[in-house]
Amino acid sequence: MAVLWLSAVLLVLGTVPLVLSANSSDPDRYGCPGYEVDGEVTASRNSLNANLKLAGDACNIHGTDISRLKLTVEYQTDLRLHVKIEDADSQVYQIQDQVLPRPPSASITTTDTAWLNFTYTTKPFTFKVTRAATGEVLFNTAGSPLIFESQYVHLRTSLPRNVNLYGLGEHSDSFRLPDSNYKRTMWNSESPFIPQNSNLYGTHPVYYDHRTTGTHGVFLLNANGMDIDLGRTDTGRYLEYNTIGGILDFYFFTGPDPATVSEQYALTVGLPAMMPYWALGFHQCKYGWKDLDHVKEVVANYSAAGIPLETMWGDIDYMDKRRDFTPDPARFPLDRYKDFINSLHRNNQHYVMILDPGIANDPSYPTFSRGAQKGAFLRADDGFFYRGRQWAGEVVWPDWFAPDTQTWWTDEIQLTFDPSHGLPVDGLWVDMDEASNMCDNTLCFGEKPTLTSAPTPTPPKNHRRNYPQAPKFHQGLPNRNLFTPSYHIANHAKDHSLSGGTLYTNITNADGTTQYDTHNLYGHLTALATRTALLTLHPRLRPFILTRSTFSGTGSLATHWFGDNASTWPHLRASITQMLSFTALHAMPMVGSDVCGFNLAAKEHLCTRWAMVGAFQPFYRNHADITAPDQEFYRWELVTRAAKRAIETRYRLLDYVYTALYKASETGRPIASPLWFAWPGDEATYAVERQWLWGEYLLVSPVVEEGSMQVEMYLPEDVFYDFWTGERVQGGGKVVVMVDVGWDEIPVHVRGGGIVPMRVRGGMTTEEVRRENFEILVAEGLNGTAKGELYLDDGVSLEAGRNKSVIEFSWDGEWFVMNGTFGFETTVVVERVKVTGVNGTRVEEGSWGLNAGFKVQI
Ligand SMILES: *[C@@H]1O[C@H](CO)[C@@H](O)[C@H](O)[C@H]1NC(C)=O
Ligand SMILES: *[C@@H]1O[C@H](CO)[C@@H](O)[C@H](O)[C@H]1NC(C)=O
Ligand SMILES: *[C@@H]1O[C@H](CO)[C@@H](O)[C@H](O)[C@H]1NC(C)=O
Ligand SMILES: *[C@@H]1O[C@H](CO)[C@@H](O)[C@H](O)[C@H]1NC(C)=O
Ligand SMILES: *[C@@H]1O[C@H](CO)[C@@H](O)[C@H](O)[C@H]1NC(C)=O
Ligand SMILES: *[C@@H]1O[C@H](CO)[C@@H](O)[C@H](O)[C@H]1NC(C)=O
Ligand SMILES: *[C@@H]1O[C@H](CO)[C@@H](O)[C@H](O)[C@H]1NC(C)=O
Ligand SMILES: *[C@@H]1O[C@H](CO)[C@@H](O)[C@H](O)[C@H]1NC(C)=O
Ligand SMILES: CC(=O)N[C@H]1CO[C@H](CO)[C@@H](O)[C@@H]1O
Repeated sequence: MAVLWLSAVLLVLGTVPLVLSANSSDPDRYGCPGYEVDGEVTASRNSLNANLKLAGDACNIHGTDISRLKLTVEYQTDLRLHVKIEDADSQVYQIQDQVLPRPPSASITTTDTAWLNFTYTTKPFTFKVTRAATGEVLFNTAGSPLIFESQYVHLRTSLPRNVNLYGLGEHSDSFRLPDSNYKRTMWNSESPFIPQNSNLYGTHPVYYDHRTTGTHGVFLLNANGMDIDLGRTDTGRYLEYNTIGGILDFYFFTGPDPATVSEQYALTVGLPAMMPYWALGFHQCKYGWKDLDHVKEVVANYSAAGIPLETMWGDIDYMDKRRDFTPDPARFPLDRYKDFINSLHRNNQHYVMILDPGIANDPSYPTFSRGAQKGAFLRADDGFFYRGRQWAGEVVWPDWFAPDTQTWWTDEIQLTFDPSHGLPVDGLWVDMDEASNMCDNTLCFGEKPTLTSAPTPTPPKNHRRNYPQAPKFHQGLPNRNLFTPSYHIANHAKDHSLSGGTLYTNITNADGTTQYDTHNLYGHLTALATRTALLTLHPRLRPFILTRSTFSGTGSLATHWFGDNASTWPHLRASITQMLSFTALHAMPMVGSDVCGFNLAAKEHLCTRWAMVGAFQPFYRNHADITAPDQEFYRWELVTRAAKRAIETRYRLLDYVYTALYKASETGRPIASPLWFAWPGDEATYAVERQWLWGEYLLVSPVVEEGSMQVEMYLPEDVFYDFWTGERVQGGGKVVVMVDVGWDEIPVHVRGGGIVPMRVRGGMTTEEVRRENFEILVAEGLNGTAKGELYLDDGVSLEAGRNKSVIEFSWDGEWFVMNGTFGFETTVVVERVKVTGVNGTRVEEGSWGLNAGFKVQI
C-alpha cells in the first residue's frame, strides 16, 4: 500500500509538488508499526519515565526508524505539563539551551494538584492529556501511530468538532485557523507580499485550543522544518505534526481562560522584553531615500505639517556599497550624519538603523576581515566561507554558534555606534535574517570565490568541527540527507527546496549542529547577538531591536514587523490578524505592519484608514519599498488630518499602553487581544478578526473595507462607552452597524468596568507627552464598579529598581481610589477624574500628585 501511494506521487511530481507532503486524512498510509512501552515505567510524585521501542518492522519512509525512544513526563507546575519523546541515544537535534533556555520545573508539584493529567497505553504506545477536574480530553494520539525516523517525525492528535484553533504563526491566513485541508508550514523564509497558505518569516509552533469549556495551549518545542496539518475525519478533527527532524518536546498549558494560556506560554519561552517609552511613538521609514538631505526634508516636512514624528529610520540607503556599518561618504557623510542624529536627539526624536547579516565577502572591508580573523562565518565544504548573494553582492553569513562571533558582532556595533565617536543610534533593525539569500546555490559568483575568503587559520577538512564547549549530545543524527530530505515540507521557495532562497541546509555550524536543524533559529540568533551587543554598548538602557525573522521566544529579545506586505485593503486587514497572533498568542507584544503598505502605491483613502489602525497597534511605523511612491503621512491632506488625530489620541493613551506593555513583560498578559479573550463564553466572538481589545479596556473596530464609510461591529453582552462621545452603548451580543464613519474617525469603545489613565493632551514627541498631566477615565461596569492600572518609570532604564510606580485604580460607585507603590518621583499630577456611567458623566477636577495614593468621592 505504501508503495502504491509513493508511485502515485511520483507521477504527479513534476506538476504538483505539494502532493508530496503527507495525505493528512490517511495516517496509516505507511503501515508504520508505532511504538510500545519497553520495560518498567517509573513514576515519581511529579514525573514519569519510560522507554519505548519500535512495535514491529521499521517502515523507513523518510530515513530510518529510530528503534529506541525515551519518554519523560514532568508535571512542571500545576498548570504546565511537559511531555518529551526523544531518541534513547540523545543524538537527535535538540535546540541549544543558550538559544532558548528551558523553564525550570517547580519541584513542589505533585500529580495530585496538577490541573492536567497524562495517561497512556502501552501497546501501541499512545497518550492522552486531560483536564484532571473534568476528564475532558485535550490531546489524544490514539488511532494514529507515532513515527519517529531520522528525517521524519509524525504525531497526530484527534480533536472534537467544536474546537477553535489559533496560532501556529507566522501566517497571513484567517485568525481562527481553518478546520480542514489546512497546512501550516514552518520554515522561515523571505516572503514578499506575505502570501496566504504559506510559510512566512517566523516559526511559532504553538496553538491555542479554545472551547466553551476553557482554553488550553500546546507548544511543540521543535525548530525543524515542519508541516502542521489540520483536517477533519468522520468522527471529529485532528491536528498532525510532520517534521523533518528534531524531537517531540511538548508543553501543555491549562488556561483555562485564554490570557492565562498566553501567560503560561510566555513564562515557558521567555517573557517579552520591556520596551523604551519612545518606541511607542510614531516611526517613519522608507527604502529609497537618496541622501541625508532628503531624510532631513522628511523630518522638516513632518514638523511643518504638525504631525508628531518620534523616530526616523535608515534603511540600506545609508550604506556604501550596501555594506553594514558603512555610511556612504557622498550621500551620508559620517560627520553630517552624526550631526543629524544629534539634532534629532536635541529635539527628543530618535534614530534607528538597519543591519543585514549578509556581510560583503571582501578582505578590504574591515568588518569582513575582522570577522574572518575570528572565524565568525559559516563555511562551505570547499573550505571557504559559504557564499551567497545579498544586498552587498557576494556575501558570507555569521555562524552564530562559533565561539567568537558574538565578540566580533559586538565590536562592530561598538565601533560604529558608540556615541562618544560613532553614530549615536537609538536602536537597530536586523533584516533579511531568515537568512535570505538571493542566490539559489553557492555558484552565483563562480566555482571559487571571486574575492579571496581563504580562512585564517585554515579550516579543518572535517566540517563537524567540535569546539570544546560544543554540546556532546543533541547535535543531530549523522548520515542524513541534509539537502534534499525525502519528506518535502510545503516551503514556498522555488521547487519547494529547503535551501531555496536561504543558506544550504547541509552547512555545519561551529558547534557541530547543521543548518538543516537550526535554520529556523537564524533570525532569533541574529536578534540575540544584536541585543547582547547593545547591552554591552549601553548596559543601563533597554535595547530596541526590530527583527524580521522570529522563533518562539524572540519576543524576549526584540520587536517584529510583518515583513513585505503591500498597499492593499486585504493587507490592512491582515495587519490585524497578524498583530493578534503575535501579541496574544506568541508572546511578542511589540509588533506591527508597514503602515500604508510596503509594496505597490499607497492610495490616500487606504493610507488614511491605515494611519488610524496603526495608531491602535503596538509598533507604529510607516514604511515603503524603493519601487513604491513616497507615502509619508503629510503627502495627502486627508491622511494628514487623520494621522494628527490618530497620533494625538495614541499619545494621550500612551501610558495606558505602556502599562499594558509592562504587564506583558512581567506576566505575559497580552497588550492586544481578540474579543474571545475577554468574552470566552461568547461563541460569536470566536471568528471576529477585524476588531480587537487594545489593552484590556478599549475595543477598536476600524473601517477596513475599501470605499466604505461604515463598520459592522460585534458588541458582546456588556456595557460600553463610545470613546469619542462618552455615549453609553449596551452591547447585546449582536452586530451593530456604525454608519458615516468619517475619514479621520475610528470607532473605539471603552469596556465598562475599566479605568483608563490618559494624558490631558498629546505632544509632538513622547518626551512632551511625559510632561503632561493625567485625566482618568472611569467607565462603570454593569455592577457600577471599575478598575485599572498605571505604570510609571523613566522610560529607558533596563532595571527600574525601586524607581517605578505600580499604581492601581478602583471605583466602587462612590469612591475613586488610587493606591499602589510609588517609587517614580514626578511632578505630573492627576487633574481630572471623569466617571461615565448609567447616569452620564461626572467630572471631579483637582490636583492629585502621583507620588502617593489618594481617595476622592465623586
Ligand atoms: C487521501 O486519503 C483519503 C483517504 O484514504 C483519500 O480519499 C484521498 O483521495 C487521498 N488524497 C490524496 C490527495 O491522495
Ligand atoms: C489521571 O487519570 C487516571 C486514569 O483515568 C486516573 O486514575 C487518575 O486518578 C488521574 N489522576 C489525576 C491526578 O487526576
Ligand atoms: C517637503 O515639502 C516641500 C514643500 O512642500 C516639498 O517641495 C518637498 O518635496 C518635500 N520633501 C520631502 C522629502 O517630502
Ligand atoms: C550540500 O549539498 C549540495 C548539493 O548536493 C552540494 O553541492 C554541497 O557541496 C553540499 N555542501 C556541503 C557543505 O556539504
Ligand atoms: C463587578 O463586576 C466585575 C467584572 O465582572 C467583577 O470583577 C467585580 O468583582 C464586580 N464587583 C462587584 C462589587 O460585584
Ligand atoms: C533610582 O534613582 C536614584 C535617584 O535618581 C538613583 O540614584 C538610583 O540609582 C536609581 N536606581 C535604579 C535601580 O535605577
Ligand atoms: C488598593 O486598593 C484596592 C481597593 O481598595 C485594594 O483592593 C488593593 O489591595 C489596594 N492595593 C494596594 C497595593 O494597596
Ligand atoms: C442614576 O440616577 C437614578 C435617578 O436619579 C438613580 O435612581 C440611580 O441610583 C442612579 N444610578 C447610579 C448607578 O448612580
Ligand atoms: C494576505 C494576502 O492577501 N496576501 C496576498 C498578497 O499578495 C500576494 C501576491 O499578490 C497574494 O498571493 C497573497 O494572497
